[in-house]
Amino acid sequence: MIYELPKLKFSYEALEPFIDAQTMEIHHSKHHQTYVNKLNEALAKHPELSDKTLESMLRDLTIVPEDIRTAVKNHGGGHWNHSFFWQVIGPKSQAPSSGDFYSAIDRDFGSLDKFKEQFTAAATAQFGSGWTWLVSDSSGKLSVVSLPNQDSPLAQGLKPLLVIDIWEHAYYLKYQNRRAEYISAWWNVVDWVKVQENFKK
Ligand code: MN3
Repeated sequence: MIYELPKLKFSYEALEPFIDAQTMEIHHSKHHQTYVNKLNEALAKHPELSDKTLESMLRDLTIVPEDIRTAVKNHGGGHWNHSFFWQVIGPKSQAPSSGDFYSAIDRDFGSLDKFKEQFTAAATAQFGSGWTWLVSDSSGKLSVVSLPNQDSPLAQGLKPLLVIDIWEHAYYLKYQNRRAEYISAWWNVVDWVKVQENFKK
């Protein structure tokens, strides 16, 4: 199995002015491509893994031979996380005001605004590189979790619904050290239709 960089469903310019075209191009064509390349390099050492999906390996890294386990965690996680991230952002979308997802947010956070506050606070406060996720557990309860580096929520048995990349490479060209400004702008590019699809899966 050779992994490939997925095509974006929008152009690099499509998220302006919230996320600039140059950041998108470097993030997708350089950063994400590097994760793909290094994942492929690692897996080339173990052709016997070719029948395993990336998801199954990230769910249970003990099925990955020890000599490439860290590489699969970091670069496989990087490939999976970015592929997911590109799916949950887009040029225009309206936040839900009814429906099952909306009800679950209301039940578990109090309101959509309270969810956004909690998610924003977690993303802003996260130390160093990582991702902040909206996830659903096996009972369907929604929560916000911050994970470092390229760690995967799949490893904790969680189902991801939404994520923000808070590595500096996701925002530094436009926002420099102003992570809070990036997060606030990013809410404008959340693809709520996709988030609700993830919820229903
Ligand atoms: Mn990134």
